[in-house]
Amino acid sequence: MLAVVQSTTPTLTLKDYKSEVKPTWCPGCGDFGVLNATLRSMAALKLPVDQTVVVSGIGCSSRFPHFIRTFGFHSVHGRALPVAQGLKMARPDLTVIAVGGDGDFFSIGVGHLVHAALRNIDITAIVMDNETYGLTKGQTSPTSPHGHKTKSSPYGLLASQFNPVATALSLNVSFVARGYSARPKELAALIEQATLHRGFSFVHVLSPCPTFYNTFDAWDAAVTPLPEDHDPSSRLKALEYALDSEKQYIGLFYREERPTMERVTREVVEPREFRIDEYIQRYA
Ligand SMILES: Cc1ncc(C[n+]2csc(CCOP(=O)(O)OP(=O)(O)O)c2C)c(N)n1
Ligand code: SF4
Ligand SMILES: [Mg+2]
Repeated sequence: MLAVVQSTTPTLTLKDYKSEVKPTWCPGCGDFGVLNATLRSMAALKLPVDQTVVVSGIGCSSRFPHFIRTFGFHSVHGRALPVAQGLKMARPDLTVIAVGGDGDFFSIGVGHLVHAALRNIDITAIVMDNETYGLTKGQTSPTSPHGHKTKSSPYGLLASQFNPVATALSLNVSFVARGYSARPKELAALIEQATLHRGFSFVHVLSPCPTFYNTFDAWDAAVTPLPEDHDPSSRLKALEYALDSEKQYIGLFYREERPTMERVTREVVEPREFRIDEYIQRYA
């Protein structure tokens, strides 16, 4: 079933979703591939630009909304998910996409990931994971590997590595996928499915930072499509693939249809007119 409002205009192409702002990322940044894939998915779904909102936190990856011609909200570090969920609760007619980096989603914002999973509000999260804090010049993030040496960890990172896909699966996120920025066609197909999924969709994207931590060669070697016979209704099997320490599986790990909070709320709470002017008066 479609979870998005589709335009009746048949002529939208990738270019129609590009804003006039040119991306300010370093040459070769993985986020270019993610942007391309997202624009492709929007064009394939013919999303109306005036009924689509891209929300981000803070980081190189969080500059995303500036480069897309939909509505956008460049929020606060770690807060893309609360803003996106609030928006969808208030305006369930909109297509809402939350984007950001590994620091944004798994450091400062990780608590919001837990509650987004529990609420199952119909938004899509695209996390560009470069295993580093790109914007602040290469400090470790939760997805940096154990032993990783940086200016902030001169003796090597002493903490262990966060596993985003295994975490999303254990939180029972209703749609869990992984893509690779160097494979934008496959990634576009995943983002398209995630947008169509009715519920909280989590797309983990391997998106290297060649300036501070170049993982292109390592990921070229490790990225492996999930086996064709993988059954995305099996959370246990999905977890097994997510926990593989050698391979980085890409594809749809898990999908489950279950009620979304913005819908259930409207079934149990009688709708009434909200007067913003009266509300503001309370605090005058
Ligand atoms: C409340 C707050 N704490 C810290 C920062 C500094 N800061 C800005 S971006 C960032 C991390 C960026 O890393 P990530 O989210 O992985 O995005 P990337 O730049 O790698 O795409 C940090 C720590 C901030 N802007 N606000
Ligand atoms: S610092 Fe890294 S993540 Fe940021 S734009 Fe440059 S390559 Fe991309
Ligand atoms: Mg990062």
